[in-house]
Amino acid sequence: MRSWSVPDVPSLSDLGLGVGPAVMIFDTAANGTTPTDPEGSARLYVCGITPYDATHMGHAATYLTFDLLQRAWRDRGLDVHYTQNVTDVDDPLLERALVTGVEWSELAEREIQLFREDMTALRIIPPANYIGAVESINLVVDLIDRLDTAGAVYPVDDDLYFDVHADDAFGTVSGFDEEMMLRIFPERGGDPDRAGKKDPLDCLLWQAERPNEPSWETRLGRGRPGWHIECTAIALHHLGETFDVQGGGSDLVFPHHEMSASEARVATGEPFARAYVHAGMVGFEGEKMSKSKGNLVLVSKLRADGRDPMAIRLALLAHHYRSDWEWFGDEITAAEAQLARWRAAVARKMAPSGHAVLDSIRTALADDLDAPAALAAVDAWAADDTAGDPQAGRTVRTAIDALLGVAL
Ligand code: 5CA
Ligand code: ZN
Repeated sequence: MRSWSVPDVPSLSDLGLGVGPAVMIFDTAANGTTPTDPEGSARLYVCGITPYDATHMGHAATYLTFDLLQRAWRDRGLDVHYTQNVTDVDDPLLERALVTGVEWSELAEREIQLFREDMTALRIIPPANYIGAVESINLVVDLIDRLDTAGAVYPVDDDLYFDVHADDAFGTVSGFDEEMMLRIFPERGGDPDRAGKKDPLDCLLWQAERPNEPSWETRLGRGRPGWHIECTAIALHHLGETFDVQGGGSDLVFPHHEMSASEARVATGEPFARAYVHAGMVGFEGEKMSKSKGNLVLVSKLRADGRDPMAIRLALLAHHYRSDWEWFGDEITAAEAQLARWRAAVARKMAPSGHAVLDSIRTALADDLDAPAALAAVDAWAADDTAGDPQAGRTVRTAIDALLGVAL
């Protein structure tokens, strides 16, 4: 599937500004911070959209998190291999298509295109491999075969399920106990009560054709993939075994990332990812953002209202990626004022040395992507009218561009 355009990311080391420190990141599975500093190249998988709705600030915050990680890795001198999926066939998309009377594939194409435009406007580095579920059906079928060979697949009616007991390490991504898993599973697409399952937590791998739903002819029969196996298959194929970071919002910790990791372990005998990184949930004035509550704050709407995408980006960066936070409309006004201050500050003929700011931004990002600390360092520099280095404005502008992705 077509990705979106790559923003220009200046190389600070090419400009003689050195390289960044090793990045520390919070790994949900370890319940602590761990270095993510591979040799030479880093491999990243981030769970992409289910394209039934336009990009809201929560989605944008999640993709911005992994954009920062990539910038920090690149500044470290690493090549980044980045894969993201699109869940372009799944129940929520089909349900929305039915309600709105739009063909499911048209709805998906329309929302994917809007997502590309939003990501481009926000200067989010795109995945080199942007891969849809529909175009990955053969990969999914191959992986289900491998799981079957490992004895981890069984039928319920004409559908196929993954036996979570085939994996001794099931539960180690979320660290949830069984009671917690059973409570969350049905809220996030699971079907614990389906008759014929061996364990209520076993997850759907392959869904046989249903009337009036899309399906594909395969050696498993006509049907379509389950959700978790889609990401397992795409990540293993495009990144290989034991890649560096599996990312997404914290709503994906369980069951999605738990199941994907289990499926991969059973199929390959190796860990799925080295670290599982999760962005907090963004709400709106006290509630979870959702279409049904009518409280979605859409990136495209803010853009259409004439908001500067760089101010949207700054407003998102003001929150640490791991915190749950709520969007209040006045944040964009504050971010616009901050952007104007920064633009004026980098345009100064003389300014305090830029090297200390660059160091502060690097240190902040390497410390579990602490964007608020990076913003505070730039704010302090912008407010400081002492001293005089004629190069400082240029150095800080380039550092902000390369590391925070904000073009001034
Ligand atoms: N297609 C699946 C992942 S394979 C999916 O969760 N799609 S999604 O469209 O619902 O979400 C896309 C990404 O945005 C996911 O990483 C999800 O964790 C994240 N996300 C969804 N809602 C929020 C929110 N309110 N705040 C922060 N991130 C969110
Ligand atoms: Zn996923």
